[in-house]
Amino acid sequence: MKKLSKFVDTRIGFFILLVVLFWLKTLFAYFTDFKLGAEGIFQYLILLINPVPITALIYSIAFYFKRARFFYPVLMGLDIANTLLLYLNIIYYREFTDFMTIATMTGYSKVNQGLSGSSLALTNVHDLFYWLDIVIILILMLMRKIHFDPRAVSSKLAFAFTSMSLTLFGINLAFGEMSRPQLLTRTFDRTYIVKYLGIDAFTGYDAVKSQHINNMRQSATKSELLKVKKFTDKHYAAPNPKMYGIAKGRNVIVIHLESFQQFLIDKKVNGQEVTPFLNSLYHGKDTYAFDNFFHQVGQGKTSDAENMLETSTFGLPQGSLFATLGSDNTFQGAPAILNQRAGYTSAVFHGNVASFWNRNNVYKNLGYQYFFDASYFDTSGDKATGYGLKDKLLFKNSINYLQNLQQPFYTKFITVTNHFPYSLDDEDKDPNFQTTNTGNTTVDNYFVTAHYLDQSLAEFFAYLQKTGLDKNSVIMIYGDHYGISNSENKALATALDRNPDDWTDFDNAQLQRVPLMFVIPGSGGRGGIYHQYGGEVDVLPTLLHLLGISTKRYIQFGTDLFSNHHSQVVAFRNRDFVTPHFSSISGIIYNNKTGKVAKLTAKQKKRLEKDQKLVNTELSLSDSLNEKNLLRFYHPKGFKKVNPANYNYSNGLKREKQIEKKLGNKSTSIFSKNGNRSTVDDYSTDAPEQNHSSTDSNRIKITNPDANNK
Ligand code: GP9
Ligand code: MN
Repeated sequence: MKKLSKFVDTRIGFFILLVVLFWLKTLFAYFTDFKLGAEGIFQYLILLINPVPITALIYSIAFYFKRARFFYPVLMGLDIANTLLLYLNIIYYREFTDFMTIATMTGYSKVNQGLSGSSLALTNVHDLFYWLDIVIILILMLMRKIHFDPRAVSSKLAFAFTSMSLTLFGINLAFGEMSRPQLLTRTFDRTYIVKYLGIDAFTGYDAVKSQHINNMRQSATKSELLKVKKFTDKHYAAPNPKMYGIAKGRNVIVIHLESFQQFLIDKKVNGQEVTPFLNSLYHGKDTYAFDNFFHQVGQGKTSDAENMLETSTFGLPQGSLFATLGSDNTFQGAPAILNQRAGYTSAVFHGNVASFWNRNNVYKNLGYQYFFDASYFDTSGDKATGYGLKDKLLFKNSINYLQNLQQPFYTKFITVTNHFPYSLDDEDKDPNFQTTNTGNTTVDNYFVTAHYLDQSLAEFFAYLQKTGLDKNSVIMIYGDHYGISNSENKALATALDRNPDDWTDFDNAQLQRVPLMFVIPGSGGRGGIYHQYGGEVDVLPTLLHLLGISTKRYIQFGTDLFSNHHSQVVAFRNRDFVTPHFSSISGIIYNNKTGKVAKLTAKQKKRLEKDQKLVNTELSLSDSLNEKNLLRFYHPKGFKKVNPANYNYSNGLKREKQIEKKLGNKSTSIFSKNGNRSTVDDYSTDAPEQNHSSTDSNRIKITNPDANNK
């Protein structure tokens, strides 16, 4: 004891004491207040060590203060500030299941996400633990039980501490990158950065990033907006009168098929269809489907797809637009347009945690009125896989919330089960479905989860038909991006009856096709499979035109797929592109018919150069629009800027019911229209987990996405 107190009486001893205490407090927070979802020894190891280097680095600043009357206050000040940061994050996390960004702290972001009075009610008895050490140390100092050491630490030693902490931090970062490649460039969930690098590093990283964004945004001017507008005005394609308004006034039900590629459609393995239900829709007389429709996502994967579909602007060249800019970006997207132009109520149903891809903030800026995330569903036991609630349960358990929404509604269901690594519990596997035997488990499992997703859709559609909801809805179905990455396409080749040795970059590009279908039941049986080339940015104008809503006034990079003036040059995020005749991949032009490098005529060459220029222009203008937040300067007719402070995603059902009550017999919800009777019993599912009253811990791991899922 004596030895210890002697040690603490030295400056280095006191420094080490504070570092160790802060380390313990952080670990306590990691394991009680936060859910960081560490998995496996390696991740736990990183979690255990990550508070040390950065804390030591920060606290080592005190060593540069030679006089005791500066050293001690500076060190204690740093410790108190650091504890405060940790503690504010804890309280914030209890309310938002997320970490505080610089924007939320400084209130720069208009998102009403700062700590409110109610957050202070979120304090907990064990919170004392976070402050107790500081109180005790201060008392001991006052009682002169801890003595100030007059001997300053030499500058050399101080520097040694700083550089050693920095080196350790570098090792920490390298471990993080090993476990989660592109940790800092992709930034899909703040939780990941905290898990690997700790809160201080996350805050520092966020500060640098937001500074960069702020600079860019502050210097932006209206003339830059005009440049973008000039382009989109010229690029605009007028609607096809034959299609315009054919779904006017209908509900919109968007179904996001996770990682679902077009090759699954009509695909048979071992003589059985992988997705018999989707195939029947695809060929249905009321379905308008596309077979040359490509995803255009970058590193933001799902969130990039969502951004393109909701706003008709591209994702960013790096990282996810949702995660990096989404918290305070100005959007003029589908939920707000539909609400303001045609009185639509909007909602998202998704069985993962709300913070993933920063959805909890972005959806408010998009104007989504409801967000039914994992917290609205029972995800315990075997009801969820890695990314959340299993699809059959998502659809089934959403009805309880869907039926109280006012119609017309714009709703989006984001599925998750068909996500890498495509693992599915045996109880969910169809015993009659025999998958491939390629020797590559990703490929073999992919067909199994796609088959499961197909079954879940069949169940959902049965409900739509039973309740008659299908007749006044347009159901838009799309695949967000590839499921099998390029590195595994050779293994897939055999399943596609292709020779893996002949597989080329051209083939990889062709596999980026994903489904897009508009199912409009009872619309006259004029559906069909359309062959025009298009991509995810084209969806919003197409959908709006089907609903009879003009788009000329908006800044949108895509064009209506049904329009006679639709542009068929499909840009990928890396500036590659495909057209109906050629594919430009890494600067090499392939002939789509032969799959071989094209021999071009001078005219074709010129045409393709023009196409490339178009691709470059639209991508860079879209980037400038979003990075500089230029839409804040743009006020299209009848569009009221979305104020995120007006949105709050708690108590969704209660809010729906209040509106129903207020509207009385004017209420248009499914529930009201059904004579105030629930339609939940109209839904039937064969999901085995339904009635499992499992007490297992939550299986959503918000972690460990794939290593190959680049
Ligand atoms: C998670 C889900 C998956 O909520 O949307 O996102 P992804 O990994 O496909 O980008
Ligand atoms: Mn996805």
